[in-house]
Amino acid sequence: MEKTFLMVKPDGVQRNLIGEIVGRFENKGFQLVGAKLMQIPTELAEQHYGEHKERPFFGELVDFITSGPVFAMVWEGENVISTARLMMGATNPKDSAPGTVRGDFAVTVGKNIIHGSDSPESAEREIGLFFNQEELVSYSKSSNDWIN
Ligand code: DAT
Ligand code: MG
Repeated sequence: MEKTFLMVKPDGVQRNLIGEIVGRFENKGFQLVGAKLMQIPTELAEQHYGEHKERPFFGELVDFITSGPVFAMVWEGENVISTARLMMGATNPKDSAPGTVRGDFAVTVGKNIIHGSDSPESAEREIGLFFNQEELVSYSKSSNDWIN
């Protein structure tokens, strides 16, 4: 089954949105297979956002993502990578549709509440950066029969 890496950023944690965000993905029908509250070390933040190293906002991005605890998660489900991106909304909240996480809770691109992998390759890379294999749980729920 497809897996993706999602993370409630420091602004989402401070604004008490962990439960709201977890609830949206649970209600959708996806399954949580790993989660932890953590403080991201600078080196991990730089690796995670490596593709943006040359961008002018890279320093601010690393400072922001390490500014407080984040809630890192792995979710599983059919097409979970692309569907989670839709549920997050556009990167810049000024363009995020209402009903999406960013559209409902964020105003500015620098504080946009949630991260989600953008492709199967990034999902695999990001899950590997944040989680050990033993931290991911494989289990089945009877409700899955009513979803898939
Ligand atoms: P996403 O988080 O939607 O995958 P991204 O990978 O292009 O977006 O950028 C990573 C994060 O960097 C994004 O969530 C917020 C920040 N960011 C992106 N573009 C920015 C910009 N023009 N100015 C400031 N921060 C930006
Ligand atoms: Mg991205």
